[in-house]
Formats: sequence, structure tokens, C-alpha cells
Amino acid sequence: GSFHGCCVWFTGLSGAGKTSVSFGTEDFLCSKGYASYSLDGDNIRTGLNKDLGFSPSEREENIRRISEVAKLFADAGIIVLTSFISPYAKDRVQARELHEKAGLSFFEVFVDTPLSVCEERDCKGLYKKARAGIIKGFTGIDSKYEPPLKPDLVLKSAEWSIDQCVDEVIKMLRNHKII
Ligand code: GGZ
Repeated sequence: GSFHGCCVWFTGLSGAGKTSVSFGTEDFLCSKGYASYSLDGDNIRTGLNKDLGFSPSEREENIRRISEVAKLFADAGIIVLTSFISPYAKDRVQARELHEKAGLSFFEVFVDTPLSVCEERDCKGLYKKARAGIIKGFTGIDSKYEPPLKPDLVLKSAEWSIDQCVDEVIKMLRNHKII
């Protein structure tokens, strides 16, 4: 069918559910015949960005490179889904501008899960280590997260199931005639 490549940019704390929603969305889109691909830490921080850590300037460079890669995917006609904390508002603004200057739609999706819930989940035990001071500069503990002021979509992943969150993303893409 005819559709437009675009970028769905998930942002939120570690453990918020960005990757789960991204993968669920990718599965749904691919099952309907839409080209879709998720970028996340597992395929970016282990490869292209393996030289980068978590200092503010390294996070900025992480997001800058991911923005460039996402733009190329979107330009190739793919619905690219990115799931990175992307803690700084100005870096997300730049990601949007990069896409919009190229005539590509960009949707900022705030996976709005309270820190207390992310910390409770602590899927990888990282919050515990951050609280103990073993990991320094952990987002939400001793490194800042700037929530989006005007996101295109807010997902309350603590209150909704992953499938409900995926449905909201799909609805947004339909409303914007992407699919
Ligand atoms: C935040 C960290 C840190 C620090 C390692 N701060 O739950 P995860 O494990 O899989 O998600 C986190 C991931 C964050 O990488 P991003 O590339 O998304 O971050 S950013 O957008 O800020 O560049 C977490 C793990 O890496 N992790 N150390 N100090 N998250």
C-alpha cells in the first residue's frame, strides 16, 4: 500500500516500558504489511554507539546519532520507532527538526511512568545499584529527565497494558494518515 515513512520517538525513564511498546507496535505494523523497525539500546548502544557512555555530552551525542539514523530509515519509507530515554528536551527538539526539515513526520511519545513504578519494577536491578551509589548519574536518581511539555501522545504505562499503549500509537498513526 502507499504510506509514509515517519519517526515515532518514545521517551521516558529506564523501565518505563518504551521498548515493550515499541516492539508491540512494530509487530502489529509488520503483521499488517507496513515496514517498521525499532531502534533501541540493544541494537544501537552495542554497535554504532558503543563508544558512548552516560555523561550529559555522551547522551547528547547518542541521541544526535540516533536521530540521524532514524531519519534515514524514515526517508526510506519505514515507520521507525526509537526507544531511548532521551532525557534532554533540546535534543528531542533537534530530532524533530531534523525529520521535519526532510519533510518527514515526527511523533514524540511520552511513556509517562512514575519513577516509583519504574523503581519498583527494576527489571535489571539498575535502580538498586543507582540508589546504592554503585552506578553514578542514573536518570531519575542523580541525572535529570526533562519531561516533554507538548508530546504528541502520552502513554500511562503504569495504568494501561502494553496492548492498550500499542493501540494508542496505532490510533495516532491512523489519525495522521500514516497508515
Ligand atoms: C540511565 C542507564 C544508565 C544511566 C545504564 N542512566 O533499563 P535500560 O538500562 O535498558 O535502559 C537504560 C539504558 C539507557 O540508555 P539510552 O541510550 O536510552 O539513554 S540516553 O537516551 O539517556 O542516552 C538502562 C541503561 O541504559 N543505563 N546506565 N546512568 N540509564
